[in-house]
Amino acid sequence: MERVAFKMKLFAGFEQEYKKRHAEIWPELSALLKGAGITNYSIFLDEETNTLIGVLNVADRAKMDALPANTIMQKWWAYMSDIMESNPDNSPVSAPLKEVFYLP
Ligand code: RM4
Repeated sequence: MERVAFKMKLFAGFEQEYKKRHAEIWPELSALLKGAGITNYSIFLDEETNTLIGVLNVADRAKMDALPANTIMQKWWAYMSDIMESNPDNSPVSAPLKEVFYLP
């Protein structure tokens, strides 16, 4: 199992909307992420910079890396693209974070 962390950027003023959309996450998207071996997925918000920090466990890196090609994932990204920094293909602008400490 691999632990993965990454950052994304929320547009200012959209915290409540971001929380609401994730509270109502599409069941098919949860199933897709779980099916890709993702567990313990949290997203934290740094309110000072509107940086979103995603932290998750992944059982199979190849399955997770295949998610961008999935239609449900693409639809979700299109749905989210009005409230977060996104690339031209609607995927969130995302940068990996390096683990520097872990206490199991
Ligand atoms: C985020 C972003 C991520 C996705 C989560 C569920 O807003 O779109 O890529 O993994 O939602």
